[in-house]
Amino acid sequence: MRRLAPALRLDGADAELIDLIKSIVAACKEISFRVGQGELSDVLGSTLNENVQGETQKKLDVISNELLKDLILETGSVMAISSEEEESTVPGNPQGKYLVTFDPLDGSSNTDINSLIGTIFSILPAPQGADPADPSIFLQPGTAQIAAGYVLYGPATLMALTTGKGTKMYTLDKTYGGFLLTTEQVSIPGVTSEFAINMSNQRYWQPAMQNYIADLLKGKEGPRGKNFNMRWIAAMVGDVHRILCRGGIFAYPRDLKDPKKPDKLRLMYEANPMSFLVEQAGGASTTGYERIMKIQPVDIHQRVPVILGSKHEVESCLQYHQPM
Ligand code: AFP
Repeated sequence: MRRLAPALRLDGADAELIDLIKSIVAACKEISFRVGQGELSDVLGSTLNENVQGETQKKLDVISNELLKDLILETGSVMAISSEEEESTVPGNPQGKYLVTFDPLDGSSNTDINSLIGTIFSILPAPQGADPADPSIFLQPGTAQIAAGYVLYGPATLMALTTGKGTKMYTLDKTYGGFLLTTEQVSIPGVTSEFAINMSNQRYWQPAMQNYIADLLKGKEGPRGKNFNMRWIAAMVGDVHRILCRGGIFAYPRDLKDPKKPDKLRLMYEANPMSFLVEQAGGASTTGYERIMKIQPVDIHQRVPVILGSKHEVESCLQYHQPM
């Protein structure tokens, strides 16, 4: 068994940042415990409520949101939080140095089938002197992120974390009760033959993605000259984790299934933190037309198209998005 370090290793991070990340970790350990109890802890199933995204909230969505919110605000170093599950941002300490955005439970449709789910978070600088109740303080591009990570509740509970100096992976040691550093530097292979996309939306995609996937599916006999394999977990956290472990490309492109909602993934809670982790592990992340982390957000609940993963494969996909 590899035990590289007994605790979080955050090169160059100051004490307040370390404390904040420890609070997020504490909430995630509690979520991990409850997820692990399954049916026994009365956390499965739905509530009668819809969240701001118009989705029915699962009990675990609500429990995870409350745990994260309480523990993060208790630190005193956070000016405000923004959660995928809350309509408005929640103010904290006006003197706080940080803003935190999070998706408390990504992949909630997997909760009731005992499949992969996770928590995704991002830490931004708080503009000093700003009004903590003003949601526009969150409208910063992904390049401003100080740290980002996810905790994956799978057969093992794992955390991927970046503070801008590479991406590290930690595993929760349930006997000791803490996360141990298990991968010092995650490195995504540049080349892959594995893709992740919800193929049931194929007929609604724009031509660029239609053509790209059509060429992957032609395999050895097609223009790519090799066979591709497909995986879809229905939880971005699971798909991105696989990519951090062995490479691949993940896409949730724009589609015309519901013209009122052409993009599915949220910039602040999913796309930006995952892009930061992937780029820090040597991968790439784009909408097809621009680097995700360069997008200037206009709304805290904004959605964007996402294409990320192995660098050379993302570049191949980008060629299909070039103007003719
Ligand atoms: P939920 O957290 O609301 O279940 O959504 C998960 C997600 O935003 C993302 O994690 C998945 O990649 C994607 O949705 C799955 O969407 P499909 O419904 O198209 O499989």
